[in-house]
Amino acid sequence: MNKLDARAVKTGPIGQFINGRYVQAGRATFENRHPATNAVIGVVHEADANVVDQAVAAARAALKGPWGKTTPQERAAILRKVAAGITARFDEFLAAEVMDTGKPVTTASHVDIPRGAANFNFFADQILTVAGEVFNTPTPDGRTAINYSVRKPRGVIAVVCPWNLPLLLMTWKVAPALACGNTVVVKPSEETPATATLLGEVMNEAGVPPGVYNVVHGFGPQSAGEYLVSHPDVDGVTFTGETRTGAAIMKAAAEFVRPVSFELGGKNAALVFADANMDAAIEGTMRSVFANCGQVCLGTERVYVQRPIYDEFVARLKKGAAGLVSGDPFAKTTTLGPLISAEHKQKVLSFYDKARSEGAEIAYGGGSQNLPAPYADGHWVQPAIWTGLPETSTIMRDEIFGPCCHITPFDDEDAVIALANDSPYGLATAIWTQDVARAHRVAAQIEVGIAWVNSWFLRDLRTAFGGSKRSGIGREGGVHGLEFYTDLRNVCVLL
Ligand code: NAD
Ligand code: 6OD
Repeated sequence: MNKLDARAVKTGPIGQFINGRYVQAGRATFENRHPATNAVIGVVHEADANVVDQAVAAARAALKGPWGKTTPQERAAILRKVAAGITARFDEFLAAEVMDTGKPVTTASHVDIPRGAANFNFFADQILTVAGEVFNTPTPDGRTAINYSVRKPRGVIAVVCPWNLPLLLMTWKVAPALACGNTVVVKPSEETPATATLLGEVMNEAGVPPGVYNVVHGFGPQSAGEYLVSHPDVDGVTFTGETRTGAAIMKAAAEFVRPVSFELGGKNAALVFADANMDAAIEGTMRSVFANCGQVCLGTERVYVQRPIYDEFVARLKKGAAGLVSGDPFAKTTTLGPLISAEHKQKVLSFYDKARSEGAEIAYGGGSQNLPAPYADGHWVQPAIWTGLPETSTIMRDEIFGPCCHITPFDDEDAVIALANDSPYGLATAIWTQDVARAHRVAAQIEVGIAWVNSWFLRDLRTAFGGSKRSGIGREGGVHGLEFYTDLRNVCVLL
């Protein structure tokens, strides 16, 4: 039996996870396909409004049960068991993630699954260090009042997730939510239902009480996603996905005045100065453009290179792109996976067509990619590197979310800062320079939530993570997520 058959046999129909149990409930089933082959690997039950209601009710009830009485120390201990449970079942999570996404096993084993476990360990530690504020307040009659803060769980949190880093991005929200004492209803992407479902078993094994972690499957509009974010008994919505989906969710959340925390799209720039370490800049830009087949929100789609090194940079990035290897996601030699779906492939290829019609010079690739069986029907595209387009072109304005970038030469620092900032998005940037003063000066002026200097996707989970402009609302990570995951109250005691 090959790996694909083994996976198909093991999963069976994927159901909802409600109140600590798997429930084959919902409106109908939809197919789950492996992006590398387009083969059906299972079916998934789509939650209807009634099923979403059950999940939210379970989450609401769990707030009043033993979970509501846990101390941060007890929750931290449970979260560490969840992390250990993911690590103990590493290979199962790995196979599930690779089958759902088609991403190379080397990526999933170094990034997705370890970070899934690390998120729980990190927030287990973090919740134990949360401090409050205290003020001594003199009163007009000569006495003193003490004001101090109390943080309470916000309640039932809806966690709506994308498909590009399914376990990583879902646990990045679920771990702080649970650490703060909330309960969650997770809506994974319809493209990647498996790891969120598998995590239910780990939650049970770790002693997470029933109803604390729930999962409902389905699509966005008029399906599980919309039913969840519109549900009146949800107290907050944390979402990662496209900016326009964020706008729809914000409208739904507005109805009952619920807070939102959004990590949205990007059109990120890399700035490569002539004094950069060329080897490091090429290595970092190869990752920021092509990792996960370009399906990383923090990825670079606009590369600006200072003129003295422009030709060399383009030539070396082309050479790097030509060295990417597509094929069996489970092979350690594969470095470029497929796109997530036929629909997304169509979208990316339409941008490839647009680049041609807008007059781009094609430095490398830029077409579909045909692989032999069993990958012939997978969602493969070539990498693409373009030059020569104006800043006003669609390719320079819109998020593509594929393995592609445009490279533009620049002459001076102020001009490239203006170019980088000329975007409605403001998620991340990568600055490549060996001039320390320039690094700080430029980083401070780029309008993004995250600026990397001589690195990319180097994460410290204590730092604020999120997007500026249309790339997000709020910050998570470290103490910053406390603003969303807790309700901050003040107690005033007149002595
Ligand atoms: P998407 O917005 O299409 O879908 C995300 C999730 O929202 C899915 O679970 C989907 O079913 C659900 N959804 C869709 N419409 C909905 C609605 N009306 N109500 C409720 N739920 C709804 O995004 P995607 O295609 O899965 O992911 C790719 C996008 O995510 C890219 O734009 C990328 O930049 C962004 N992203 C951002 C970050 C970040 O940290 N800023 C991280 C990862 C991905
Ligand atoms: O590293 C993280 O915490 C994070 N949220 C990464 C997002 C990647 C986007 O595709």
